[in-house]
Amino acid sequence: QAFALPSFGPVDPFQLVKEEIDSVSERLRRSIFTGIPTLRSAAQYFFKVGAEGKRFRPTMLLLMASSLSSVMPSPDYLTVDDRPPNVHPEEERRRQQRIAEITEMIHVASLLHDDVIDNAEMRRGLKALNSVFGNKIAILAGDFLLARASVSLAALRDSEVIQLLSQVIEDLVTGEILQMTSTEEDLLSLDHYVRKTFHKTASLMANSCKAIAILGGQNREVAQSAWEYGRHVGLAFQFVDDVLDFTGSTMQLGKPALNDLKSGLATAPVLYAAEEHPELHALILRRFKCEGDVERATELVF
Ligand code: GRG
Repeated sequence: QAFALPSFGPVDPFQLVKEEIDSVSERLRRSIFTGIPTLRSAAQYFFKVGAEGKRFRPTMLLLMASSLSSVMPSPDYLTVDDRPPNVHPEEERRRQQRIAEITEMIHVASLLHDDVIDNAEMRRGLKALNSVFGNKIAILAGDFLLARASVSLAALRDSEVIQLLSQVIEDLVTGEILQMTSTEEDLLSLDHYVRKTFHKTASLMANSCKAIAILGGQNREVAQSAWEYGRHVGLAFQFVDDVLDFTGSTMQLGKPALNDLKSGLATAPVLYAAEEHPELHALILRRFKCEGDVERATELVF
């Protein structure tokens, strides 16, 4: 890895499914193969060993699959009451691995497009794809990943799961538009922030968690709880990401620290500080936007 993974003490959830994640990564590399050389190099740029990022979403999804599976006994409230009778556990797990792969493909596609929009120079500790291949190839590589994700999704032949993951793509676009078109008033609003964050970050986690539960044969209630779980993890993930923008290093983040602050985004620490002290918000914005005084802005937030 180009940058450090967080430490979880004696039980590291990433290690619990490490082998399976390695095979997901290997399948991902193969499933985006194309005979068109430029497209192949671009599409595979962030799937190469060492450029894979944290693989947070596939890890979370496979851990959820394990917790719901019949292999690992579940508490009574998770017992399966409408599992299709003829689905073999190994086949069930294989289909859940496909969801982990599709989710990562959609995620990487959104990173590629996001970096074009933001004119980013770094991602995952490497040069951003757009700064190596140019914007046009970066956009097309993202489109290609979405196309391959759609083919894998269709192969699962489950219309509800297809709908869930397709909704994510719409939500990602909506989140980006909400961010781009934020007014000064929106930038002051925690509600607007949570709405945008649901679309940009949490929808992918919520809908893919629900897909894992559905493909694990779980009932409606459990599938809906899985959705809620993913939504909360997604919101929490973004809050931590926002704090790391202030406190993390380039090594940890894979991109320069204070990136969000400098690009004028209202992030969770800024909004919570402003909630306590409304007079601070405008001050913080002015400090880093107009005066570029990042250190003073950071001091005000914390
Ligand atoms: C092409 C599907 C598609 C969408 C276009 C550009 C756009 C609309 C949406 C942007 C969505 C986006 C980039 C949200 C940020 C999500 C986020 C917190 C990313 C960082 O995730 P990590 O830290 O990254 O898990 P790694 O590199 O570890 O995978």
